[in-house]
Amino acid sequence: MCLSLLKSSRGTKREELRTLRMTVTHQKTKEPSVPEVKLSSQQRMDLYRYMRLTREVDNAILRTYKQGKVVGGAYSSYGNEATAVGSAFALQSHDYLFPMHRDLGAHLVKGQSLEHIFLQQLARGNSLTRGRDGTGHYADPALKIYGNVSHLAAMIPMAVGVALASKMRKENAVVMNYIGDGGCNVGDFHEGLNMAAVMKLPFILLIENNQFAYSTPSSKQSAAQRLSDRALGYGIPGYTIDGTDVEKVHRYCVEAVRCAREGKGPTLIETITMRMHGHSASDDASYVPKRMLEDWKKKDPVEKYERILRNDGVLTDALLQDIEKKMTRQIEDALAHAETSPYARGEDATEGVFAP
Ligand SMILES: Cc1ncc(C[n+]2csc(CCOP(=O)(O)OP(=O)(O)O)c2C)c(N)n1
Repeated sequence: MCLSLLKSSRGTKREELRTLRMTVTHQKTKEPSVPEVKLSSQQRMDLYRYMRLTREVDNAILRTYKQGKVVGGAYSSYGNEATAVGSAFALQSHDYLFPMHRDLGAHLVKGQSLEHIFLQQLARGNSLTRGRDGTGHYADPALKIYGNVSHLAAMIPMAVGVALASKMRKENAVVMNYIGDGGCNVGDFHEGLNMAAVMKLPFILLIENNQFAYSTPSSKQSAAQRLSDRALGYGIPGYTIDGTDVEKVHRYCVEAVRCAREGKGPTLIETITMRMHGHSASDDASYVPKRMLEDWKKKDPVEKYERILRNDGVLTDALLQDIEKKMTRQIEDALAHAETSPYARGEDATEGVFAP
């Protein structure tokens, strides 16, 4: 028994090392460069505000979950903020967003209100899904936000279908879709991306590689060093970039959006980051090596960008205090509104199930 324990602990150590090594390789690989994007101080502050708001809303959701008020699970965006915000920031209002469960930041950039976010988390009758579907699964057609389809990767062919419809309608719109390192190993990924590539659809797929799919490390999901290398098999551009660097994510997405709008077809972008919390609030993530979390903590996307903006003189103590005060008030108001809203009524369960 001792021997088998020893063996399994050795196996775990090897796995940890492999995961750490792969992360380092990802970070060091030089990507083909894309044109610089000149961001104004205002735009940089907007990026920061969205990331910070994501973090604060995330904290509020986790607090509310611990108070037993969230109906269902709570899925944190800790570590994924720069990917979600930097990418959605490259979109226009007529573009389509198909986010996954770590993309609260993309919802916010696309214009989602805090009221709707908390109503959904608390499963109230006046939420976007009227108390139906999971906490993080809500669409808002008015903002062109669709999804989130729970069955991982099933959303990709759907989003590709929307890209096809949009192209046929000559909307000049782009579809931005997200998937995790785990979710991208499902067959739908291949079918969707292949069709988008062959038909040169205005489609962008971001793989948010945050090192774990629930408790499975990236190294046990794919033997490839870079998930973006798959792009070669579809004949489309593919990039692997630092997913903690919001301006870099934005720059590569601006290029992908440009290609999509010009009719050049899809782009695959893998962003490397770390899921800093458990899969959901009920998961203590004890399977994640402590050292990994300590290393990634130094690259926290929100704190990192705050340091950069302070260094550049864009963010000051006074501005930061103002932002924090406004956000706290906004979140408290939206949460209070949700908490005092009625739950969905059982007798309404069959209403609004089908589109008119
Ligand atoms: C086909 C399918 N299998 C399992 C699940 C349950 N599930 C939801 S999210 C998730 C982990 C996804 O990992 P990843 O794609 O890497 O995204 P992450 O949560 O790490 O951001 C699992 C197993 C699901 N929703 N769909």
